[in-house]
Amino acid sequence: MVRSTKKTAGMEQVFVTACNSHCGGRCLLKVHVKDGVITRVETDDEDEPQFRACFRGRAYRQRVYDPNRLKYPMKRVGERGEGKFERISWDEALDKVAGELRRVKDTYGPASILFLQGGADTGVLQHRDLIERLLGKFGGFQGWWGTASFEGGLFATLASYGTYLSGSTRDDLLNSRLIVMWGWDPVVTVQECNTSWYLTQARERGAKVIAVDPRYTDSAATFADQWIPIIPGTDTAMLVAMAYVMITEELHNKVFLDTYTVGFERFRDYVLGMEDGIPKTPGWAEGITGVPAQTITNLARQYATIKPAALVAGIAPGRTAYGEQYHRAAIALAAMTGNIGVHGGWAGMSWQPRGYGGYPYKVGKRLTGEGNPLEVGAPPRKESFPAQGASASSFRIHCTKVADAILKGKSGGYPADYKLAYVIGTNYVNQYLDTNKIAMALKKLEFIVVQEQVMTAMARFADILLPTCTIMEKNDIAVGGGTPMFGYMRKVIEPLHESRSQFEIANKLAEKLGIKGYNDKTEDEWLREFIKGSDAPDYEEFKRKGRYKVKLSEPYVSFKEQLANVGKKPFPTPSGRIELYSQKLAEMKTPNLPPIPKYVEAWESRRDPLSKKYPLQLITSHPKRRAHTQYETLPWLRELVPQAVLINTHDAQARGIQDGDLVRVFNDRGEMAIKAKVTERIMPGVVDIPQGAWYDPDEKGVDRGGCVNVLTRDEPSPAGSFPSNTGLVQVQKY
Ligand SMILES: Nc1nc2c(c(=O)[nH]1)N[C@H]1C(S)=C(S)[C@@H](COP(=O)(O)OP(=O)(O)OC[C@H]3O[C@@H](n4cnc5c(=O)[nH]c(N)nc54)[C@H](O)[C@@H]3O)O[C@H]1N2
Ligand SMILES: Nc1nc2c(c(=O)[nH]1)N[C@H]1C(S)=C(S)[C@@H](COP(=O)(O)OP(=O)(O)OC[C@H]3O[C@@H](n4cnc5c(=O)[nH]c(N)nc54)[C@H](O)[C@@H]3O)O[C@H]1N2
Ligand SMILES: [Mo]
Repeated sequence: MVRSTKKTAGMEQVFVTACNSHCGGRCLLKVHVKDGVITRVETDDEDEPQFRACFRGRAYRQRVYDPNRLKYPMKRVGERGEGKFERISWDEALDKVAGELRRVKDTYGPASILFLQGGADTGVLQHRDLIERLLGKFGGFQGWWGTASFEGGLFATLASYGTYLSGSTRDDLLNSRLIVMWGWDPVVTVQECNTSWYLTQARERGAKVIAVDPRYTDSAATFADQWIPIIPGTDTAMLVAMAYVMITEELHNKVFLDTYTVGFERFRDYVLGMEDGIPKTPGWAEGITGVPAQTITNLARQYATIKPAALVAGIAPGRTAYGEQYHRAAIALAAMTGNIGVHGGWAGMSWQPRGYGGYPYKVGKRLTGEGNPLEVGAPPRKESFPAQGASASSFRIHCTKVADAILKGKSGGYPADYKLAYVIGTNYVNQYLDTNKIAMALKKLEFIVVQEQVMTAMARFADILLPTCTIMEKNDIAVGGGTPMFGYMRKVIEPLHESRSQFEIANKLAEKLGIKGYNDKTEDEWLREFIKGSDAPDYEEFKRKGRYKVKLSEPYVSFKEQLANVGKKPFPTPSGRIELYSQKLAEMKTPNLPPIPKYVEAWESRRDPLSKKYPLQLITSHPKRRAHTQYETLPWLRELVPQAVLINTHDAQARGIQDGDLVRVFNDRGEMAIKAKVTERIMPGVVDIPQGAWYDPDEKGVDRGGCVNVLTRDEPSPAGSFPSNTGLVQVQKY
């Protein structure tokens, strides 16, 4: 804790902390504080590997002092969603929340309580789990399953490897001779601190880099030797055709396949057309993907012969209808080329779930939930694997289905009729599919409490607003993941206005609800305990330095042990091998969820009859100037990257659209008014609206804020992929 005392008055002090934003990077911030006010934010300029923050992190001061910050608890006075509030005290706010939780539980049962949660800027202590723990001990709640980020990737990883941990630390990219950035733009999305730094060095060491993406991304511009534009949602077809080339040219690694996999023959039969009479040739794929057959052939040859090679399967192509097939196919190719369990290879997704313990260094105990009593005894969902744990529970609803569940309740087959939502760390209405439908559904609830930092689109729907503070105003710890480290997130200033930390809010609310055994430790005791059980040596020293870099003897690569101990260390699948054919998937008998990876044509694809009315495919990339909806209001960042719809020059000309024009983007679900960015950096037939701009409908319901989810459809893929990159729209000049 840092207070301006007589001794420090007028002096500038510099504190090291960790940015822990919803991009995934845990970069270092040096925060200058004078008289209790942040004056400047710098980043790492010390020993390599540095943990350099991007411009978002370095603009954090504007976020702390954002005029949109929630200053004190408030209650709604206008219509729900209108955004009219009145100041109340913390006591009144928490009494109201506790009272409503009790009323709804007693009147309708605990299942009527929806728990809507997101990643936000959380650390090991100050996070959503605190409220999950509270609601669990209170009697239960309705939770969801399906991570918006990469549910299809998780599913494919579990089906193929039997574990969801298939990642490598970022430094292992230095061992790759070829890096395929497949729907991956880490210059913008970071995900793990230092990704760009390792890619830079990999280039310097001579690695070839190829980007497969409908957009010519910043990463492609910076690193790639070749850009291969591809029609969104068709990646599986291209991967399958690459398998065709490898098989017919005998480039695949038969020893690897024989030793470590099952089901290759089944996949081969499909690829060669033995199963359905359609050989999946590069020519076949060209018709689907828009990628010339020769380009597909060349990439297949390179991926099969340049060793080792990392096909980094970005998670955005997985956020499509049937996106799980893309991840399954990418894993099949990694196996066919023997790039699993070896340095410089890559086994799966671009981003591994941080799930503490996912990398080979120890982390300590956290204050977390202890389960939801309402899930006890509920059988697992049919389309799930045991390793998914609680999120496999059939009691849960899919994250895209909350609005539908509120509107239909039990009569729609959902577990309950929903009455109350506790919203923490998510801008749900803005970030989940079909925003207009969500906004309509939220109006039906009896009570909504939102715990937030700023007046977001979601906050406007609250009945009670609980203001929570930023990372600068509380203590916490960040865990690195693919760049192994621990960062102390130091409280550098007192909480602004009447905002409180998540930890404080949860403790107070537990007290109001009379929950016994909620928590018996202070903030510092929890953080100390966490470090005690981890690889970081000493808490006091860690706190002082602000950062501990975990030194691994070599870059970490998943499944190295399986390769080194042939037959003795099985993969944790039913067969003990990598399952290119999964018996478990076969037994699920779910339509469009085949036991081998297969190309399944998406709904709202280019070939859908709906494309006559809405001829452009919409993708929704992750924004450079924001982490989702966060940082949106910061003047510096707004100036840097205006929110716009990216449209190809050819498509713009055909519509009489010039760069900077205000255009209408619409489909049957919604409409927005947004500026056009006319560019060759997106392929024809595709438009991109970066997700996360704030929902701001006018009186006609036309969104003026650029919130792309007014256009997306709330239908999950069979394995739970969040299909935010599948959808058709039209663009017109006003
Ligand atoms: N169309 C489309 N939609 C998408 C995506 C897409 O690609 N396309 N991506 C999806 C993905 S991958 C994700 S992960 C989701 C993200 O969706 P969200 O998790 O809803 O996104 P954020 O904007 O990060 O929302 C976090 C909110 O928490 C607040 N916050 C920050 N710190 C704290 C804190 O300490 N406590 C509390 N209580 N609140 C805090 C922030 O102000 C912010 O409003 O969006 C999904 N939505
Ligand atoms: N700056 C910033 N960084 C972030 C976030 C953020 O909001 N802002 N969010 C964080 C979170 S929670 C997540 S989950 C990750 C998301 O990380 P990603 O999913 O990797 O990010 P995206 O920008 O959605 O997509 C990456 C690339 O995929 C391309 N793409 C889209 N659809 C397709 C397709 O069908 N096929 C192919 N081949 N390419 C396609 C896009 O053009 C884009 O260049 O990023 C994290 N990092
Ligand atoms: Mo995400």
